[in-house]
Amino acid sequence: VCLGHESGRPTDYPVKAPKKKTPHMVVGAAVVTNRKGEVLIAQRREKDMLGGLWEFPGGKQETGETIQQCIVRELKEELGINIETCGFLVTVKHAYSHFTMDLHTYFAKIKSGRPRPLECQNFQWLKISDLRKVPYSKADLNIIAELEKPNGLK
Ligand code: 9L3
Ligand code: MG
Repeated sequence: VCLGHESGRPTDYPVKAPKKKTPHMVVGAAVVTNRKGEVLIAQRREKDMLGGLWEFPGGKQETGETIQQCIVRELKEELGINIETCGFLVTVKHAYSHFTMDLHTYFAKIKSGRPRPLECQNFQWLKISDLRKVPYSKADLNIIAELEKPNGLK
């Protein structure tokens, strides 16, 4: 015989891994344009996530700031330029392996300063038709696709 209690015993099915909530990140990026109709792209530092790839500069939104304030702050930190944001371009939703991201992208213009690679390893101005000549992080390819649409560059 096998003794034991029937009531109150644990369930017999194998446990599933607990559902982890994927972290979500809200990021702002700028398509800075100049008078020649070129746009500013920055190369991520080798040691950072997605190191060596090119992107539209920007970064994580911090508590207490709007996305446009976030973009202004990030471009000051990364490239030493004072910008003003103009029209909204696109929000790219992207899933990385360990988190999801909303990448809110605005057009912007330089108010003062010239770009310097302060928190990026390099930067360059490119015509929209030349943007695909360098490698990007995946999310940013969606921004390029928006810019390539007729009347994409405002
Ligand atoms: N990210 C992707 N494309 C962009 C920007 C500005 C950022 N154009 C991604 C890369 C990082 C995350 O967003 O995983 C946060 O950006 P950062 O704070 O490392 O610049
Ligand atoms: Mg950044």
